[in-house]
Amino acid sequence: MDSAALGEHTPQDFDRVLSSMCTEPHPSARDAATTFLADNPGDPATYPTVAELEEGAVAALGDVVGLDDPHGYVGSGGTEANLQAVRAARNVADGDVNVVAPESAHFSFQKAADVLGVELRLAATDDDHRADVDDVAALADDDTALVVGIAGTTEFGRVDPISALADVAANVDARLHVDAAWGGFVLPFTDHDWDFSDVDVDTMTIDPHKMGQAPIPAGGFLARDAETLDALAIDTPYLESDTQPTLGGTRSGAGVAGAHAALDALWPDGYREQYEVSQANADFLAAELVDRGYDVADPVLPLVAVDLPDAEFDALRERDWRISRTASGELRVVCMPHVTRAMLTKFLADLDELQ
Ligand code: 0PR
Repeated sequence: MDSAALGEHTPQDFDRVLSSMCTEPHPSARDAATTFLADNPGDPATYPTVAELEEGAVAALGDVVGLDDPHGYVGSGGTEANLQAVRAARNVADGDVNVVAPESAHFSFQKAADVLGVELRLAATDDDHRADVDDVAALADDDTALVVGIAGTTEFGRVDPISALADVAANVDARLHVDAAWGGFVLPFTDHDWDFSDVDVDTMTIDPHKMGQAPIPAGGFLARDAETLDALAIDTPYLESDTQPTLGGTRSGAGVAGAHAALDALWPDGYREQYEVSQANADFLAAELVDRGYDVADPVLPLVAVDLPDAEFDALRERDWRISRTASGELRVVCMPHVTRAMLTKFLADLDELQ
């Protein structure tokens, strides 16, 4: 780094980052991002190469989520993709509509509801932090435009019963959106029913800039049908392209090229290996914490939530561990690619020293 303007500022070291959903990008994704910093996928007629890379990235994301002919784009992240899913459902439906999501849904749905003027109904979760299907069904009605299921929840890494939620959606003639922003790059290697080939899903969020090991910003919005993007399209009279379904106008060429390169390098074997390592790390950490007498939510995916007293949490933060809590207070350790067994062993040693 030779930029004097940065002074002493260096990027965050990942060796104590335990609760983030960001990670170090794959080296070829980093290179690709740097190369395409000034290309704008929002103007494909002027920047055709990055537009081609975006098509490739969307096709590759389709492979990850079991969709042969995916429609979508690489956006700024999960928040944008969730907002676009709500927007598409609202635009396809008539009149005042509502969205039903479990209370475990990421807060981006609150933003979407606020921006779009749509009512958000939050359903209860069960004892295992998964959407309570009966409560979702009780909240859904003729005005429900969208039912949301989460495949890999932010706080507990849980996978909602997506098939049952699809039935609820079908009963009220609503669309189904699956938020796999974080889980999308690990779920292909599990037995869960969550993707377009398993269930009648209409739209999905899957973020290359989380488990996909792409640089920020690289989010994924995918739809089964072209009509979804049509419902989002706005005329762009003075561009060579006619319409734009994206929320952003000028968009990140770095994100698009980075996502393309990460998928090219890692799908499927690299992601499978990473899933196996991350899941083994989560299982290791959970077992070590159980041995020490802590109450641990079983890591269904590579995310460990543990009930840790506030004093211990604060002391670990003072030792520079970058950790955060769930809304109900559990420490959450997200076993991202940069989280190694050695890091977890150091973390446990620090925890033991507090006793
Ligand atoms: N959907 C799910 C399931 C998510 O977990 C998140 C973000 C989003 C949507 C929104 O994605 P964007 O943040 O890309 O718009 N979950 C993380 C969280 O809120 C985001 C995060 C990432 C927070 C890194 C902190 C951090 O260091 O925990």
